[in-house]
Amino acid sequence: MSAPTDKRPGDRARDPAPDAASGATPATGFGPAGGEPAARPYHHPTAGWGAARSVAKVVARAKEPVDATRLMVTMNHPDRGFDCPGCAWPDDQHGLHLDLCENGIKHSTWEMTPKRVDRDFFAAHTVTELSSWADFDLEDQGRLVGPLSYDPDTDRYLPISWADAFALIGEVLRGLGSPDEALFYTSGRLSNEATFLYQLFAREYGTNNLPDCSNMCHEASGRALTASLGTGKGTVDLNDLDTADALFVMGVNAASNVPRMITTLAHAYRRGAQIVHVNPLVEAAAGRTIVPHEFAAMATFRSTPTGTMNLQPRIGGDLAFLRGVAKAVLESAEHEPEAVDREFLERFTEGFDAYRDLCAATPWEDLEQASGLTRRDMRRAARVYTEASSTIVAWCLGITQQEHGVDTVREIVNLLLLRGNVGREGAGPCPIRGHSNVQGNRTCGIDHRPKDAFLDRLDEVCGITAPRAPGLDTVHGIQAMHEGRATVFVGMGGNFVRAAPDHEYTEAALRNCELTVQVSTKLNRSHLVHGRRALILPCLGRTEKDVQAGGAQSVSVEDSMSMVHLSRGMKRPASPHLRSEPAIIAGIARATLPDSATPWEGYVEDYDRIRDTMQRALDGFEDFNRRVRGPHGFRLRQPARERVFRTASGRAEFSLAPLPDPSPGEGLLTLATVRSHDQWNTTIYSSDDRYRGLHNLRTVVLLNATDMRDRGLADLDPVDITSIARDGTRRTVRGYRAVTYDVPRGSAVGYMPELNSLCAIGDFSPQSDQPLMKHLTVEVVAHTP
Ligand SMILES: Nc1nc2c(c(=O)[nH]1)N[C@H]1C(S)=C(S)[C@@H](COP(=O)(O)OP(=O)(O)OC[C@H]3O[C@@H](n4cnc5c(=O)[nH]c(N)nc54)[C@H](O)[C@@H]3O)O[C@H]1N2
Ligand SMILES: Nc1nc2c(c(=O)[nH]1)N[C@H]1C(S)=C(S)[C@@H](COP(=O)(O)OP(=O)(O)OC[C@H]3O[C@@H](n4cnc5c(=O)[nH]c(N)nc54)[C@H](O)[C@@H]3O)O[C@H]1N2
Ligand SMILES: [Mo]
Repeated sequence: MSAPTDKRPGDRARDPAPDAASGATPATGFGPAGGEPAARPYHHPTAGWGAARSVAKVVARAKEPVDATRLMVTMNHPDRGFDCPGCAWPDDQHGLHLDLCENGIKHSTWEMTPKRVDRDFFAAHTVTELSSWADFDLEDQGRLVGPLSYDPDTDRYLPISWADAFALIGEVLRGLGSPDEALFYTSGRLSNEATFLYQLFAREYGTNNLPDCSNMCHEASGRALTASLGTGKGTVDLNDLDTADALFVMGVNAASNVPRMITTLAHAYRRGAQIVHVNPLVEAAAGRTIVPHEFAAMATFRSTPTGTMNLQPRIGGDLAFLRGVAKAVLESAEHEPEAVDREFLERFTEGFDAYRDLCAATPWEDLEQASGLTRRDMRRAARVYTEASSTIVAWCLGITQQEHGVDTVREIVNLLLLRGNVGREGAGPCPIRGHSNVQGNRTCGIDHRPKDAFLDRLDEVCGITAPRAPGLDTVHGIQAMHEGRATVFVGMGGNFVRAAPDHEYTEAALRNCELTVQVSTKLNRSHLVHGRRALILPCLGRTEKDVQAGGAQSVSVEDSMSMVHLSRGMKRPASPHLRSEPAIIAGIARATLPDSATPWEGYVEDYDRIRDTMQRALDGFEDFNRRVRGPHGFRLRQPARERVFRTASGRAEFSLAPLPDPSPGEGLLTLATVRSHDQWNTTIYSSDDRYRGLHNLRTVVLLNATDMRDRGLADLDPVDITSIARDGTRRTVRGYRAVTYDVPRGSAVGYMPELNSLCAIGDFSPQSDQPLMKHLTVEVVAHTP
């Protein structure tokens, strides 16, 4: 089957690779083309027929309505079917088999397309030509069907056998001066089993260079929770969310990015819980939303409220907001002693007195200035908090992709500790993880800073000698490639050149490599921005049957709430030449480490054998093969949930962060990059953002009415956006459209990944090493042609 080469998507006017240096970014957008841009902000059309229509469109595009319908009944099913490859929100445990969402369906059918990008396609298009296509058009060609190798003479990808591909990787890796010259990236969809093999291979080979998407996502949460509570994860489960009196929902666009959380919020509202949304934007979930599985409601447009209070801090203002709430709670405690949980504070925490003094010493004026909220707002939130007998604080990227992300997550914990809201029913911290298995990746060893205890055990169980020196994360890995210190990049999933900051710098870094290897399901820009030698290795997707010598295999994943369960694909693979991720890792390992003591082939024959090793090497995986086959799998032990705090002091530790001043400076704005409703990270399904009222418009910046007026801008006026990096360098995108939106003054919002070109490689948080994707300092001016 040949790709529709007559379609010539490259013909349409577009420029998918914004050239920040020359400022050549056009206003045409990166998604599918068509129609005039339109904006009807302040308008939250609730998910109703809109959602149904949107799903229908994607399912129709996939041309597999039967499979898509079957998919809906098997996805997230407790004892058969595959785990939704979308977000990491847990499955409903009460037999709600149809707890699925518009975006999960879109995401799964995206993988099930009947289109194929085969050898004829690559024969017809050079890499240079493909580089001029939009990201949407690249992925829209369909599934990759066989391994490919870049041929510099013809500037084309040519078919290569699996054996030759593995041999090439082995030869290059064995020839490096040091294993630390190679980077092994993971995007958060890799199964636990593949993850375990991947990190085992990297460490047996000799490096901890395991950058992952977490380095751009929830690294701050992991570090903060470890410092405060001695665990890198949240402590709550769905039962807690069903019993909490108050929920604080911070820095997340739940209706688009964690749609099944809406089910939880609607239940909470109906039983009378308070739901406080803290977000510079009033997102759809802060109002009324359709509960994903309530099809009857969808048909009758019956929406459910999912919020009781809205607070709009300035971008980066959350730490000050949280401290203001804590200050108000502590003020109340002076005349209402029960406002804080004295017994808990004395028995389980460290540093309370110093924290109380810090709050008392911080003037309200400073808190108002830094948060962008009034003291009245902060007192109102404190009232909700003190009146609730149990409280959960949930958060996502609005909190973590900030310079002070770690301090802010620790401040969330400080606030929870004041009322003993950790380690009891209905209470605790709840980071909302992104990719479906990003939490499992860390649990199973993807960590560039592994603990010695983890490595000691890995060495003993697997008979290797893992290196002890810390490895490189995403930002430092890119810098190493740029400077020639790293020369091999292996991407296990993901679309690294688009997801990473500073497109121009990152692209130069990858082009500087000796070898780039991308293990992928679909064509994407990371295949076109490659090293001197380059391979594309196509793999099975989560929806597909994985049959090995030992029969049909299942893999496991861990959700946001530490539940580990099996996932089994049921679709015929997109091509007989695809290999599973464990098989690809084993192939690379065998070619690189001919004398390896690891039974790579045995592991691939039967994934139970990988799990048998994992249960000996990893904490909490005892009896893995049996327990994972239970109806909902099993929950990993969470010591902090039992009030066991594995910190230096053995107690939950208060932090004493200085109050940051997040104001951008005179005439400047703080820009946060976010996702639209119709995208999955670097995959754009359409140029619409339904809940935010934007249509056919991705090259957009949302501004406060006063900021628009100050710049003499009217809606949809073209503007140029220039970021000012810490080192003074400037990056510009041109011809974007400004749209008036309900955001605080001084705050601006636009879309990732287009705007990643504005995020300088050096602008990362010193606390988490995360790029400041929600905290760019920018200047927005009327466009000059
Ligand atoms: N459909 C869909 N689902 C997804 C994804 C997807 O791309 N598409 N991506 C997945 C991944 S990997 C992740 S990590 C998650 C991401 O899920 P989200 O965290 O919802 O991702 P963003 O779209 O980046 O939105 C961040 C939110 O933070 C708010 N925000 C920005 N700055 C601040 C701030 O300073 N303070 C506060 N309080 N809020 C702020 C923005 O207004 C926005 O609502 O979603 C996952 N689920
Ligand atoms: N400016 C800005 N940048 C950001 C963010 C932001 O908010 N703002 N968010 C960051 C965050 S939170 C994250 S998590 C990263 C995401 O970064 P990545 O995880 O690197 O990017 P994705 O877009 O999720 O990856 C999509 C690609 O994965 C491949 N793929 C899909 N399914 C499979 C599979 O089953 N196996 C394999 N091997 N490959 C598969 C497909 O080829 C597809 O093109 O982006 C980060 N970048
Ligand atoms: Mo993420």
